[in-house]
Amino acid sequence: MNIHSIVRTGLLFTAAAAVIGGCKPKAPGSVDTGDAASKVYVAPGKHDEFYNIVSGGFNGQMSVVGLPSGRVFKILPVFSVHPENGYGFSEESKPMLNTSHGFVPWDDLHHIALSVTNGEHDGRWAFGNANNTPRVARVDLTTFETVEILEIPNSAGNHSSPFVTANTEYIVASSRFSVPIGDDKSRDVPINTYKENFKGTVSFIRADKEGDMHIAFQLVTPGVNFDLARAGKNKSHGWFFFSTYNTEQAHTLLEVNASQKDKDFIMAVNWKKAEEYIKAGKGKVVKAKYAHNVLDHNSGIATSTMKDEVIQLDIKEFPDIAYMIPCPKSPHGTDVDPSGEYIIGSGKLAAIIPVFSFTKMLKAIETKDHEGTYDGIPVLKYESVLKGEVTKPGLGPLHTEFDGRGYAYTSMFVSSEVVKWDIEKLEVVDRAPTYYSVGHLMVPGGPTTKPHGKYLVAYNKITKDRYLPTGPELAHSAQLYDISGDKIKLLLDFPTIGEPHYAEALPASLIKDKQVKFYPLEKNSHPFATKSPDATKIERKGKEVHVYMTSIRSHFGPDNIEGIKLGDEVYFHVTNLEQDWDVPHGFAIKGANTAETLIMPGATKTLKWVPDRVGVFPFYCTDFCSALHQEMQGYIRVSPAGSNVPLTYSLGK
Ligand code: RUQ
Ligand code: CUA
Repeated sequence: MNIHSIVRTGLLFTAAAAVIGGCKPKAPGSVDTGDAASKVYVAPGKHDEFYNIVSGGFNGQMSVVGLPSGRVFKILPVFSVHPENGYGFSEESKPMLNTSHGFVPWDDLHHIALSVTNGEHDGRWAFGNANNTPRVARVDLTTFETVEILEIPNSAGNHSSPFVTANTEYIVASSRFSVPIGDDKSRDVPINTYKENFKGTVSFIRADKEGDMHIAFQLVTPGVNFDLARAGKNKSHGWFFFSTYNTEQAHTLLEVNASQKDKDFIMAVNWKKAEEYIKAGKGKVVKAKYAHNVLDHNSGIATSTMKDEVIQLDIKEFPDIAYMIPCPKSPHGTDVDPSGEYIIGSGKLAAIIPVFSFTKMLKAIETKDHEGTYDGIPVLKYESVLKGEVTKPGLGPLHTEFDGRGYAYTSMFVSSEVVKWDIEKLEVVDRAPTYYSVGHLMVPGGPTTKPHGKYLVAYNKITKDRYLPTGPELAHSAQLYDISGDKIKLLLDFPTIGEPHYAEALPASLIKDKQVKFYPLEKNSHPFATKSPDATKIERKGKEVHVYMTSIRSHFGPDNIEGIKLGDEVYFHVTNLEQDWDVPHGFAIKGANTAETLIMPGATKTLKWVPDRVGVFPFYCTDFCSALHQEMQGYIRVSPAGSNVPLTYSLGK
């Protein structure tokens, strides 16, 4: 059986175990439970040590999880609408999901990148990628809100994204699927002209200022699939490394056709050089339509602006920007160790892990130690760049993280295990089974220059028998390991929200005291804000009715409204007057073709309602806010079109 069919059968772990015998995990539950339980126990009222920001995969969200407890604190909507708090439903938040394709209410979020300064977590932002309709989002870690989304033009399948440079100068996003780019004419080509017409792109997004993500430049590359990437750090700061597959340039049955070559490439990019060319005016300005969406902190209103051009550099025309490093068998992850010297390729069909040396790479570039070119890009000699190979690591290496103590941890999808190895000696020193088929893994601070070490979380692709079964659709699963000692120890299983891909964790102490508790009313600049109970009013503008409403424990003002007519569009602009932590009010009305809206203290949110029949309709608060929460309600009367019921509103009459 060749390795390719092992990978396929590997999808069912039991089949793979039969093939590779020795790698079969021990029976589930083989944990020293007493010790493990105390290590993950966070006593009631006590706090976790780490915030873990976890991608939600096909649910399009991030989740916020405490470590070591595995407790979920929040589902943080990013690329998918979230009826629970009205994200994507309130008038204020809809523009956040605008794209050049219009309103897109869903996406597939795979990777988290936390902002860094000097290569270390700085606790400012979390970034995430939309895989399907290419976008990158920024989340503010003081409000845990999505505050900015930038669409990526000329990209398809924004998988190799987002990855940050050591001072968050750039967020980098490259396209998984190459596609024809350019104007209508150059895009309308037969699929079987892939080799001539399809291109990859790598976008360098300036991301160091909130509200100002923009594509500084876009590299046009040969038509390959970009899978993942990492920025250089310390000595390799200024470089970026991208794993590629389908360098065969197949356009059909990639399962077979993109696995032909013995080696694909890690593409090394000298982004400081690219920056110089851009500064020197060498970039080409091309037309491109893409959205940039920003949330204003004081008004709470998102705005969407359509951009119309992007600056490109074709890497073929600039011979000192990019180099190809041969890497065995369709590499998935490419990871850079904390020193910045070693670049680890994870050929998902390979039986070894190649470790490349940055110093040797520079030397090979300098001495033109090439083995040829690929589509005009120099290909360096494998042996000249290689530090060495980790032999017999297991099967199906995908991703590598670091503990800052000289060890690397690689996830092995096919043999379902995490493998610990010595970065200098390239020797496997320990391994631990995962249940089952681990994809990403995460060490807090693992991709930074100063990993926080201590724990490792495996994000598994198959859950099978780990939890009480829930029909055909099962929760995905994460597993927490203690890596503080010589041996990797399994501590805890916990189910996840959506399908987790990458996650990053940072020490709670970095951000917990910076949390915004409420929005100061005096700073609320929403044009429909109502800042005191006596300022409530209703304005009719033709068929549009604007209700300036307030909410405070435990009533809405006004709570009786008459004079609405069929054919009207009613906008409830609800300001939460509370100035205290943890007192949101919700607003919902019968028959609304939208979600509720949940309003944080000091904020204003708008729910649009188009009544479809005559009658009296109740509205109410959805969040249990006080002992009299059940009393927090009101009525609105809808009369036939053309009726002469005057527009009136009241509270307490
Ligand atoms: S991926 S299981 Cu979408 Cu990051 Cu590697
Ligand atoms: Cu306000 Cu319940």
